[in-house]
Parts: sequence; structure tokens; C-alpha cells
Amino acid sequence: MGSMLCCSNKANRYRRLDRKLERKIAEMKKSSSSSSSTGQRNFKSIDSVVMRFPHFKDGLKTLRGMFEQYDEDSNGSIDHSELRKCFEQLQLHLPEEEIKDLFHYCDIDGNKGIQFNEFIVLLCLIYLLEEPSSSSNVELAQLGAIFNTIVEVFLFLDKNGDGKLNKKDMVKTLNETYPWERSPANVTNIRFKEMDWDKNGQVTFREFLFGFLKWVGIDEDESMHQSESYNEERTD
Ligand SMILES: [Ca+2]
Ligand SMILES: [Ca+2]
Ligand SMILES: [Ca+2]
Repeated sequence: MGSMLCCSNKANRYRRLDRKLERKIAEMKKSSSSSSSTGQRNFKSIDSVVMRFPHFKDGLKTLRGMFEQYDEDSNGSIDHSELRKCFEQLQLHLPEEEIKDLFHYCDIDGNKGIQFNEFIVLLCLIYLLEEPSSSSNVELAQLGAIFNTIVEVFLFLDKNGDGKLNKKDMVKTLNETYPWERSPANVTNIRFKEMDWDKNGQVTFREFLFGFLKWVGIDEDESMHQSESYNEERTD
């Protein structure tokens, strides 16, 4: 019974994080459309997004060093205690519960700890949710530019600005931007299905991030392979 309770709690906490991100993204959408500065106008078409892929890839690769630094035992994943140290160094003072939630929220393959792609997602979420100031945290602030651009891609796809993507939204966006070659519908469908992991018809920002990394060509591990047994589920 205890474990059942714990599972439903977990699901609730994930939803809580999902909602939190939705609100944050919706906020960003509002402020970016009210200010005439950059905003989502950086991207007018999927083409313009795709053209930036090398830029994303380069930017995100710089995280590899950071990942390796925090993966103290170099086993290709960051476990809970390594993550706690990582947060300490980044001067993120989060309650233990919150660290746990983020850890599990980003450990989507449930494969013992945070692999490289999950680490990128984790940092991006922290950047969005915790808004570390550059004075307290140079490392994260430097990553801000790249994370903001990824949010812009999301905002470009999120037409109604509710912080999540639905299929209609995405099909519409892609049709608008490719008016001359309509009906990439099957392509869009595939892309959407790829991203909608839990198949609930919506793509949350977390789902989008993982899909996006794959799309750009950053995979869980390019160099090493961790295929160790992943029994001993949750250690906490
Ligand atoms: Ca490790
Ligand atoms: Ca994992
Ligand atoms: Ca979904």
C-alpha cells in the first residue's frame, strides 16, 4: 500500500511540474509578444529552426564537459548524490524533495540516473523554473541564451500559448510555414507521435525537449554505452 501511495504521489508531482512549466512558458509567451524585442519572432518557419540545428548542437555540446565533471565516478550517468553535489556547486538551494522530483522527472528512461540528454533537459528546466541569477550562477546564466532559443522554438509551435502542444497546433504551424508544399501531414504526425511519449495527445515541454534533442542529434550518449542492469530501482 505504501508503494502505491508513493507512485500516485509521484504522478501528481510530475503533473505539478508539468503545470509549473506550462505556466512559465505561457508567461514567457505573453512577455515575448508584448515586448517588440526578440521573442518568438526569431523563428518564422520550421526551416529557420532546422537551419539553426548546428548552432544548437554546438551550444549543447559544451554541456558535455559539465556533465563529465559532475559524473564523478564516470559511469555515464549522474546519480542522486552526484546531482546533489552538482546543485550545491551551482548554488541552487533546493529542498531535498524538489531535487528528488526533478531527478525522477528527467530520468525518463528510468535507467538508473541522469544520462547526458536527461542532464540537458534537467538544466533547462532548472534554468526556467528556478531562474538563477547570473550573479549567483555564472555557469547556468551562460547557458541561458541557448535555453531561451529552445523555448522560442517551442513558442513558435505553441500557437495558442498555453504551454503545451497539441497535434492541431503543430499541423497548422507546419502547413502555414510550408504553404507551397502542403500535406507534410504524415511527417508531422510521425514527429508528433515521437514526441508524445505518454500518448495523451499533448506534448508537454518536457516531452518536447527530449524530442528536440533527438531531432537536433544529441542522443543519450554518443561515446559510451551504459547497458548495465537497471534493477535496484529507486534508491531513496
Ligand atoms: Ca555517476
Ligand atoms: Ca536515465
Ligand atoms: Ca504527452
